Amino acid sequence: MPSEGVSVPVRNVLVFGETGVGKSSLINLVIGSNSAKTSPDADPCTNRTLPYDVNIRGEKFKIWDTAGLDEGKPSGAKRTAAAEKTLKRSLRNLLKNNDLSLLIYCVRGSRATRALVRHYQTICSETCNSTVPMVIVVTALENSSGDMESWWQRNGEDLSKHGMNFADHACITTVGDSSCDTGIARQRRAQSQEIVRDLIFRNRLDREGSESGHVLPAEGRGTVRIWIRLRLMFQVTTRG
Ligand SMILES: Nc1nc2c(ncn2[C@@H]2O[C@H](COP(=O)(O)OP(=O)(O)OP(=O)(O)O)[C@@H](O)[C@H]2O)c(=O)[nH]1
Ligand SMILES: [Mg+2]
Repeated sequence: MPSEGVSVPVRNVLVFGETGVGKSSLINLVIGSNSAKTSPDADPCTNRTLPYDVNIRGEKFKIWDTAGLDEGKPSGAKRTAAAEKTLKRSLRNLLKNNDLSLLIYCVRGSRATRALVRHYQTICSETCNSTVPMVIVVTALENSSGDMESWWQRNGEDLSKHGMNFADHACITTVGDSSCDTGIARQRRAQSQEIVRDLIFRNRLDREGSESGHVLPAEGRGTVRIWIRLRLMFQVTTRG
């Protein structure tokens, strides 16, 4: 426990992904309330970058909700460009101040890989000079056969083949808290809350040098940057 007068660091976590995949629902799950606005409509719900405070295992986190990226529909091109611009601006601000601890790529279990790659690359192009880890959270697995984690066994390798590599992953559902939900959905939701909180805690970039999370020694950072650049170059050359 920090002594009185010592400021406790707040770790920023930015959630990004396509419109409607469940980013705001994911944040509500993590913070344990319905503070972030969600919507079942096809139209985008969140259109600004907004912070939500949460304590995980005694540490303070600020989880940033962001405007959804597009699904590649030409009709929404203008809105898409605005959402991407807003997201990039928020990301740059956090990176500029060395203030970002974790990136969460939120995807829906059923979505196509092509859009996933595009959004992944959008963010990688902004973060290639940084050491911030990126993890993936897969939502809407409340009815998946087997346990939720089996989604990763079926699809994790495919993501990697498409050039998307993550420091860690979580397979979850954010639904299951209404009275008409089945016991299994409620159980999976409760399990999901623990899974995501653990994921955030385990993968937070720790600039203070505490025991857990991704602690990067000063001399290691250059190597990581070079590795990320090489990874990006490889992706760009294999895209066409
Ligand atoms: N079945 C199911 N539905 C979900 C899940 N997570 C979110 N949803 C639903 O998907 C819809 C969109 O969820 P949001 O959390 O608003 O999605 P978002 O990514 O924040 O959307 P934008 O703000 O528009 O980008 C809502 O109706 C949610 O209830 C999930 O795990 N399972
Ligand atoms: Mg939202």
